[in-house]
Amino acid sequence: MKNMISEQYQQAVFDTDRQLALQIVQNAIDNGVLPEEIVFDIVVPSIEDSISSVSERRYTNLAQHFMASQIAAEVTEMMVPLFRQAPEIVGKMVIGTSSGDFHGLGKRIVKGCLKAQMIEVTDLGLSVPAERFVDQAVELGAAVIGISSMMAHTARSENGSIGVRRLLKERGLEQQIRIIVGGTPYNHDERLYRTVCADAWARNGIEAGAVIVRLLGEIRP
Ligand code: B12
Repeated sequence: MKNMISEQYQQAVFDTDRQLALQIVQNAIDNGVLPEEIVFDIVVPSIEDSISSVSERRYTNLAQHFMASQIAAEVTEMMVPLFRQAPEIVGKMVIGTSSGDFHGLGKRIVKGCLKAQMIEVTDLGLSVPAERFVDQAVELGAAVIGISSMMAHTARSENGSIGVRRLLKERGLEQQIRIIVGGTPYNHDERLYRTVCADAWARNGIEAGAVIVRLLGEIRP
């Protein structure tokens, strides 16, 4: 039965039919499927499938990608309180766009994907100065800072990842906090993340989940 539900859910998400996707989830719950199964066996694989190059349902446009991640985040938020045991949060992070950058769509998509992977994400919003990234990460106990930049000059800015690195150094926080970056300029130059002193980058939200789990593992004692 789960395979059939998964199939129906994926098709609804692919068609960006939010109402139908939510209805399928509700019917599944009514038929005894566990909330944990909805998230880990249906929602997460569906996101993974959507970016797989061999998938028949690979998303082809931005609106579809955006809607799918919003549906995934919404379903996850509905299911988590119903889990029998509180799910283990993999780790905490903050995310925002770099100073001067008001392109927020990529960040929102990433955030939706990470929530479905049990990474607790606090969204600091748009055009976040380096100092605020660091202050907020410390205040919230976040071990990863995620910086989204859609423009070349905001990716390379002294008030972006480079500034965050400088502050982490100055405050002796480099062992406790990692930096991950992403956005169009990184997709075009796979070495750029090193130039801007980040620890890692990822091409999309799903890849980001795996990379962030690795970064969290590095800083555990
Ligand atoms: C939509 C858009 C806008 C919208 C933004 C609306 C909004 N609310 O976000 C508006 C119209 C406001 C806008 C304004 C501008 N824009 Co604009 N915009 C775009 C456009 C068309 C799409 C960007 C986008 O949203 N992509 C969608 C996301 C989903 O893209 P994505 O890369 O697939 O996202 C994934 C990854 O990047 C990754 N990712 C993203 N963030 C992160 C973060 C982390 C931590 C990780 C791990 C991964 C990750 O995961 C995402 C999801 O899978 C691009 C063109 C393009 N093709 O990129 C230009 C573009 C980015 N804009 C550009 C420019 C120049 C501007 C303006 C300066 C234009 C002007 N003269 O006013 C202003 C600047 C505003 C500002 N200060 O920020 C240029 C930048 C050029 C450059 N090389 O720097 C681009 C590339 C267009 C171009 N070819 O010239 N823009």
